Amino acid sequence: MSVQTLSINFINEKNFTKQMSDNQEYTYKYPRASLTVDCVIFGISSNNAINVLLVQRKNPPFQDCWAFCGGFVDMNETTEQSAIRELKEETSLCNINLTQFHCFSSLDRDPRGRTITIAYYAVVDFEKVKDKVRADDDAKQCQWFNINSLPALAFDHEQILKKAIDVISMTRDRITIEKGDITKYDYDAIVNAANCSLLGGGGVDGAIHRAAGKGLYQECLTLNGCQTGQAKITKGYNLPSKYVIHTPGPIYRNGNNNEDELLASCYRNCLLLAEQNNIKTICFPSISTGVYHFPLQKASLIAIKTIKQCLISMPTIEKVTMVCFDDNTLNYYKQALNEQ
Ligand code: AR6
Repeated sequence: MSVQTLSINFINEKNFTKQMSDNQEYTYKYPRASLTVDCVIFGISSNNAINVLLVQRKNPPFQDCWAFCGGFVDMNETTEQSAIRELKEETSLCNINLTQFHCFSSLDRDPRGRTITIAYYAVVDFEKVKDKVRADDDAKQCQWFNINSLPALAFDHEQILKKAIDVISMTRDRITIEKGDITKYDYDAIVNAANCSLLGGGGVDGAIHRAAGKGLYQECLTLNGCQTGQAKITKGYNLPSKYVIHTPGPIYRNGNNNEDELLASCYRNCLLLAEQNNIKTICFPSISTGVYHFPLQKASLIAIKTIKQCLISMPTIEKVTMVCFDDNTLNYYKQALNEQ
């Protein structure tokens, strides 16, 4: 079907009224949405920290708020060209490989009126670009923020960020939540919710040591323990998994003792060790939510958020599974996977 026929069908079908002016231009009486682009730029540091590039808006709406760099698409450019132009104008970054990942079209997403945005992302080497950014055009400032200390974002940019993380980390393919006994998993590595002595205990720690046998205990004796939030790796011995990664989670007191960050660092450090040891499949128990009394809902949100963020910069890790021992735990982690 020719392009011409297609467009005529479309016009008839929608019952659009068409007027042809003298200079052969079509005009429609129906209002149309505006189109914008947004650029989510992740800068990955050599220590795997994730930084996000934001601009402070010079003009209303959301004046002085932080947002992704972006703007209206001009009539003479594609959305790709527009994204490249906006990135250059507002942050001075060029030669960045942008990938289109989603279209955001909530009716109320922009107080100026109906505006649809096409979002792009890029993952760049932070050390190479960190000093190259400079605000210009309608950006008051332009700055890198660690992903864990972002300011409030303008428009629906929180949602755009979440979607970008999901798309880049390929959450749907790489993170699963299952009910089961972690000692039965024949993944490359299982994680042990250990204590700082690394010499065994109750809960999942006890189950792992029992299933792995004496060899594990003997190797653990050589490790000199491990600090809360850190991680150490051993072989799996009689377990189906090749490795065990041991991490002591925080004991939850009142939430004012850095418990959240320590729990996040457990997941981060286990995944870093996994990556360094060429581990492709890894499963976690629900760290700290047993004997250490970390509130389950909060722990599940921290775990999923941290895993998703880590996967952005760890393409070699193919599969991460949260192995939940009971239905209650399972439900919280499933909910967290949907929400985070
Ligand atoms: N597979 C998967 N999950 C399990 C298993 C299993 N086989 N067994 C228990 N769980 P906890 P924590 C779940 O208490 O809170 C130890 O004594 C359990 O239902 O094992 O980090 C250590 O030596 C819960 O959901 O770990 C430390 O001293 C989750 O695993 C201390 O406990 C974690 O519960 C660590 O406490």
